[in-house]
Amino acid sequence: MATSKASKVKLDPARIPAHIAIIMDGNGRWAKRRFLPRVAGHKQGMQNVKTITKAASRLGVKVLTLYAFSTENWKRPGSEVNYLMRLPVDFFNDFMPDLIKENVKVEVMGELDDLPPQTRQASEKAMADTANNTGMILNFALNYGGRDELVHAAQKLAKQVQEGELFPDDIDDRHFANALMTGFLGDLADPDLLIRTSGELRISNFLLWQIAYSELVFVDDYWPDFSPAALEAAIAEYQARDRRFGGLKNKTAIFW
Ligand code: V0D
Repeated sequence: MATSKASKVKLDPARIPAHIAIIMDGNGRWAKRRFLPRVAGHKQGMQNVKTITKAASRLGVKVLTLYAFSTENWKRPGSEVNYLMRLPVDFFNDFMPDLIKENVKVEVMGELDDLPPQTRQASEKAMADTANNTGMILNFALNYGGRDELVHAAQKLAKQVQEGELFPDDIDDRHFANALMTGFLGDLADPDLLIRTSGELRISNFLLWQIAYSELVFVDDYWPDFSPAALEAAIAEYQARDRRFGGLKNKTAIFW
């Protein structure tokens, strides 16, 4: 069901999703609707990252993973890619004091080696300057692709086998999860809730392994319009669902 309710909703503070992942779609359409260039949408989208980061942190979310740039986004016009690559620099320049104040820890996952040096340096500085923060983890997926992540995990495990550190039959769920880029998140690696904005009903090569049991919520708002109230509505939708992880949580309640 698509939710874009901005009305006040009641949340159960004991059941706030620990890990929320968001596909921040619709920045270009937001701009087009206002007769603005696409990059104006990206700029507004970055402002909204700040708003939603604060809102999520205050609600008690432990990990917020944001899809900032996919391995497929290089196909966009060069001028747009160049603009996007400056956003981590801008983000760092005007949001770092707030992140420190909010005790938010920044992480960036993806193929960072293929990024322009300034983009990679800004990402690394954001991580370094917030490394001692103990609050919410703000995890950017940057030059990230779900299949690319799986391929790299397979290579990593194959190398461990080749080095004699691991037997093929020992490769299990836990080893695989650990070899992924989200391995550092440990028990929090799998999102409880995945939100996609802008009305598209696809995963688009975002987290693949990790969303096996995630609740999916699709909202019609373009990312720059996705408000803290809309975030709360998405969490309310999550809380209204019955998560079973393939089993039956309340077995005794079913008779036939
Ligand atoms: C544009 C909407 C923050 C989606 C949000 C390089 C697309 C704004 C960052 C960021 C982007 C990344 C790493 C970091 C600090 C900030 C960002 C990109 C795009 C792609 F350490 N917003 N943002 N990165 N957009």
